[in-house]
Amino acid sequence: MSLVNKINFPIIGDDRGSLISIEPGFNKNVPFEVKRIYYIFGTKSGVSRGFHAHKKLKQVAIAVSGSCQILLDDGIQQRIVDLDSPDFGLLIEGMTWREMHNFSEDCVLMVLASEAYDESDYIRNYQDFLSAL
Ligand code: T46
Repeated sequence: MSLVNKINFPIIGDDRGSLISIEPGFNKNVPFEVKRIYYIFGTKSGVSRGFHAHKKLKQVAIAVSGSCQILLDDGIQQRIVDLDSPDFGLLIEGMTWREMHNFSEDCVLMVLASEAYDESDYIRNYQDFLSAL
C-alpha cells in the first residue's frame, strides 16, 4: 500500500448546502470498523502535534473545518499532505510516523479510529519507530 491514501467523500448537495455521509466497513468509504472518533480543535498558532506512530491503529483524518498539514513517514519516504476540505480523508495505516503542522485557527481535525484509545499502541520516539520497522 502506498504511503498516501486519499479518500474522497461524495458531497450530497442541494440548494440548502452540503452533506457528507461516512459509511465505515468493507467496500465502504472508510475501510475499517470505526470504534472511536475524536477531534482536535482550538490548536494554538505555531503548535504542531503528533510526532508518533501507531503499531496497529488505522485512522482516517478529515479537516471538517479549516486546514492543516500532515507529514507521513514510513521510515523510507516522507510526504506532506494538505488537509483542507471536508470531502477529503487521509487514511493513515499502522507503522506510519505522523506529524500535524500548520493548523489554521478554525481547523477542526476529525479522526476516525479502528480501535479504542490504547497508549501501548503508540511509538512516541522516532528511533524506536525505525527500529520497529
Ligand atoms: C494520532 C493523531 C492524528 C485520549 O485520552 N483519548 C484519545 O482518544 C486520544 C486521541 C488522546 N487521548 C489523550 C492522550 C493524551 O494525554 O489526549 C492527550 C493528547 O493526545 P496526543 O498527544 O496523542 O494527541 P496528538 O494530537 O499528538 O495525536 C492524536 C492521536 O493521539 C493520535 O492517535 O494519530 O492525533
